[in-house]
Amino acid sequence: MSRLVVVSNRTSDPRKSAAGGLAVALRESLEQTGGVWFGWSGKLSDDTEGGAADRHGLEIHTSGNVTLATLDLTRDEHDTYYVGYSNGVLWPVCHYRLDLAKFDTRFAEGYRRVNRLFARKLLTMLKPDDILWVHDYHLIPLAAELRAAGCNHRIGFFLHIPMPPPLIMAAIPEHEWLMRSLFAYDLVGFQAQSDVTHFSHYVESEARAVRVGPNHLRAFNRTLQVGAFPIGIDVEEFARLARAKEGREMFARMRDEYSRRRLLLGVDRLDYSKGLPQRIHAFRQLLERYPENRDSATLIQIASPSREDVGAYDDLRREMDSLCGEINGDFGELDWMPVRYIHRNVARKRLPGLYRASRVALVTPLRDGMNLVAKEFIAAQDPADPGMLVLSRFAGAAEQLTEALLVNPYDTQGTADAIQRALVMPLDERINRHTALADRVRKENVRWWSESFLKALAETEMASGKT
Ligand code: ADQ
Repeated sequence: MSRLVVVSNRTSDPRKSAAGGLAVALRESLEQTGGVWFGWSGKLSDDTEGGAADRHGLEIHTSGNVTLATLDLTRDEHDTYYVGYSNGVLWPVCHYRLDLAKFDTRFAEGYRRVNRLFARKLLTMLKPDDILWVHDYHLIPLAAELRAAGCNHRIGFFLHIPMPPPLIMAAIPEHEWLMRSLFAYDLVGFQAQSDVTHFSHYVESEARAVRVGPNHLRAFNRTLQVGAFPIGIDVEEFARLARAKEGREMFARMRDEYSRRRLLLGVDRLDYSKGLPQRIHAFRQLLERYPENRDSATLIQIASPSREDVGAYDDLRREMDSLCGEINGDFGELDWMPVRYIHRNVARKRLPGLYRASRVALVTPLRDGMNLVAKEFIAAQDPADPGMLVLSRFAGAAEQLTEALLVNPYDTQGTADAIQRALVMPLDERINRHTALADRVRKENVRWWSESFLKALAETEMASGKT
């Protein structure tokens, strides 16, 4: 079996309990094949004079039979590649926020430089039969840099965020270079069918790509296989957390505290793609249009701090502070506050109990690659009395979770009506919808995702070779 080499902006030790979804998804394949996980260490090296090569030594750790290889970045590389281009250009554009993108050729240069650096360092570690899986928007040109240096391995790429429609992508000055770079991979995976469609339309209209098979596109003298591989969650880990002491205590505490009230829940990073201000407006509309919810419905909104070195996130923080303050000032009573807004991280082990105690989850991003909170909420419910999911049609998850109440988060009134419908939904309808949703979340879990992708990648090589 080929050794798996995973490359992503950040690595994490698959054996640690706080490792996160990607680590859990890849642990088995990494351990079975004695694999390597390569990425940025999260640390900055000294920017001062000296040979660049010296500042970029690889740090190697082993965890069981998995090798973790990381390198530091200089302050300038961090500011251009990570803050400037990845999070200041690609993130906003892929989430349709051209107004927030900061186009600057220095950022593009830094992004290319770091991808070249990753390629150069990674090459020194590769064995002839390795299979490479590259993750996310930070590393789009990595395969092109590897190929330029003579690498002939099978390389797959998975984009965790949305692929925008062609004319939005075309606003990036380097769009052609970025999209051409994707053709250096053997397989490119997206979260949803709509992403595959956007990518196909882009290469057909901008690069005269032709379809040479159901999932194959030919352009730039290369053939590329594309597909939708919706990421899932580790359902068993979630069940384990829910059964553990802290999970049970959290559930019992929330249930007691809100026994007289109905709990609505939002769990997000504080990010402008998540539709948080629109959600607060919709909740306000719920209290105005359906006054029976006053003194009764409480929204707990957890928004963990994120990317505080990017300006747009500061504005959002201020907007949320002010919207939550206003709604509490206008509707709050001595013994009831409509919104509990928490701008802090919440430990992962507390989430299942919190999800299970909630009547309704509000997952209403303006645009989202997938959104795993939606799937976690479903996995945590009591099947005999499940809570209801109100889900944005603009989250990748909406393609799979069709029995949720799907909403347009820009439509404040429509969203408020859907929240009300979720709050008063009869038990049998909740159970019917939940059974279908839970079944899909269980089947299409994170292992199913990584196995489908790796199987498709292995078959790509056998089917097409690389011409
Ligand atoms: P994110 O934008 O980070 O991820 P999401 O999928 O919702 O979005 O969350 C990832 C994980 O973070 C989940 O396990 C969730 O429980 C946790 N999380 C989120 N907010 C939290 C909070 N406030 N406190 C504690 N934990 C929190 C990107 C893409 C998504 C895609 C994922 C995976 O933007 O669209 O689903 O990658 O591919």
